[in-house]
Amino acid sequence: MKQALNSVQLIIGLGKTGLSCAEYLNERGIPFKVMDTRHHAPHAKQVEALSSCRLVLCGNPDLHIDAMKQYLEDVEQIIVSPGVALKGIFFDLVKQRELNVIGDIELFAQALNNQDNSAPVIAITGSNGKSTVTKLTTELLRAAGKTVLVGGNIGTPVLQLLEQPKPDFYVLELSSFQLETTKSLSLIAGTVLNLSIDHLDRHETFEQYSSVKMEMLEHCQNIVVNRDEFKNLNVKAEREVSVSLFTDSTDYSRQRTADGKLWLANAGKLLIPQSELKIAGIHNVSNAMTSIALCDASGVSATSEMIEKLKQWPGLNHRCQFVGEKQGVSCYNDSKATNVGATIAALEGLYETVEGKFVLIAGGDGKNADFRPLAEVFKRYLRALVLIGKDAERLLDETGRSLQSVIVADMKQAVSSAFSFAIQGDAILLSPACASLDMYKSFEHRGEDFTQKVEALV
Ligand code: UMA
Ligand code: ADP
Repeated sequence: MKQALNSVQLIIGLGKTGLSCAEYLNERGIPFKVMDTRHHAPHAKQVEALSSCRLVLCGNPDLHIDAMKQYLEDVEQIIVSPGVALKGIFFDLVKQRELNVIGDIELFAQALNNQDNSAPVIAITGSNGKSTVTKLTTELLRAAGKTVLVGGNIGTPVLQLLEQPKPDFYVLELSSFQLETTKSLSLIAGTVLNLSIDHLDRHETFEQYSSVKMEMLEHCQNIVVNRDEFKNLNVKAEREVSVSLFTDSTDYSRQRTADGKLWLANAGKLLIPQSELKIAGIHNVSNAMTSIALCDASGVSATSEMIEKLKQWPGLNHRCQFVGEKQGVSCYNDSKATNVGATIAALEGLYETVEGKFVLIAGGDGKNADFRPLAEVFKRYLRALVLIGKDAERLLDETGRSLQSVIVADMKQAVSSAFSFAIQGDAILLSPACASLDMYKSFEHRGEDFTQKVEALV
C-alpha cells in the first residue's frame, strides 16, 4: 500500500475486523487513526498501544460533524468494518471529500495481487448456507490433501490469514457488507448460493442487496451456479459448473438407480447415495453438491477420500442440528436461521425426516423483513408456533393467526410450551427467521440456551 507523506489511513470499527486492520497496518509501519461509533468500543486499549496508531476516537461522528471535518483532513483512505453502515452525515462528508472507502477483504485482495504466485481464492456468498458450504468445501479440499486457510464472515478476519504460510487455497465466506467495500478480489472459483430477503435494515432494497452479491461473479475465473435458484443466470466465466437437485441436465445432479436409491452424480458418474450423507435436510444435499462442484471448479476432482469425508461430515452446530428426543418428539437447533429464507429452507428441508409436524420456535430481531412469505409454509408444516423476542407480535400478525400459537418471555418458557403443543412423531424446531441480538450475544448463545433447556427436559 502506498501512503502519501503526512497522511493517515482511517480505520472505522473496533471489532475483530478493525483490530486485524490495525495490526496489519502497524506491521507495515503505515500510520492510522481509528474511530468507532460506540462510546465503549472493544479492543480500543490494545489498538491505542500500537506504534503506528495516531488516535483512537469513540462516539457517534454525526453528532460532532464540524470536528469531523478537521479530523478527516489528513485521511487518505477509509477502511471500514462490515458492521458499520456507510450512511449518515459523516459518510455524506466522506463522499463529498471523494475519499476512497474500502474494507478488509479489499486490503487482503490488494496484498495477494502484489504477491508473485499467490494462492488461489475460492469465495462463497448468498443469503443462506454460506458457512456450511465454506466449511464443507474446506474439509473436502483438505481430504484431497490440499492445505487450506478459511476466513471472512465465517469468523476469522482475512488479514489474519496472511500471517500464516501460503496455503494451496484460501476459502472465504463473504457477506454483502464485505462485498460492498471490495473491488479487486480475483477468484479461481465462486458461487452465490441463493438470494432471499435479508439485511434490509442496511441495504436500501432487495435489488441493491442482490446486486452486491451477484457482482462477485464478475471476478471469478470459474463459477458454480445452482440452477434451482438461478434458472436464467448468464455470467461470462471460463467455466460454469452447474448443480441442481431437481433436473438432471446439470453437471452435478441426483440420479435414481434401478433399486430406487437416489445418488449424487457428476456427468453420469455416481458419487454417493443421498441416504449416506450425515447432514440433515434437502437444502444440505444441495450444499453438499455445491461444495464438490466448487472443488471441481477449482481444479480438484472428487477423490474417494473426499467422498468419505462427505459421508462423515455432521454439519455445523446451530444449523438443523439434532439435539435430543423425548417421548417420540425430536428437537432441532437451527438458531443460525436469521432470516425468512433460512427458516423456509429448514422446514422444507427437514420435513421428509419428520413423521408428524413441527412446533416452531421463532422470533427475535426481524431486521425489517417482511414475514408474510412464511404464512403458507407455516400452514403446511406447523402444528403450533411459539414466539419470542422483539418482533414476536409482528411475526404472529403477518403469519400465524390461524395456527395454535403463544408469545412467551424467554427460551425456558418457549421450550416447555413447545413440548406441551407437540405430539409423538413431531419435531420441535428452533429456526427463528430473526437475528438474536435483542435477547442474546449471538446466534450461538441463543442455540446453546435452547439446547440447554431441551437437555434439562429430555
Ligand atoms: N459497531 C458499531 N460501531 C462501529 C463498529 C461496529 O456499532 O463503529 C457494531 C456493529 O453494528 C455490529 C458490531 O459492532 O453490531 C460488530 O461489527 P464489526 O464490523 O466490528 O464486526 P467484527 O467483529 O469485525 O465481525 C465482522 C463480521 N460482523 C458483521 O458483519 C456484523 C463477522 O460476521 C465476521 O465473522 C468478522 O467480521 C470476520 O470477518 C458476523 C455477522 O454477524 C458473523 N455477519 C453478518 C451475518 O452473517 O448475517 C453479515
Ligand atoms: P449462512 O452462513 O449463510 O448464514 P449457514 O450455513 O450458517 O448459512 O446456515 C444458516 C441457515 O440457513 C441454516 O440453519 C438453514 O436454516 C439455512 N440454510 C442452509 N443452507 C441453505 C440453503 N442451501 N438454502 C437455503 N437455506 C439454507
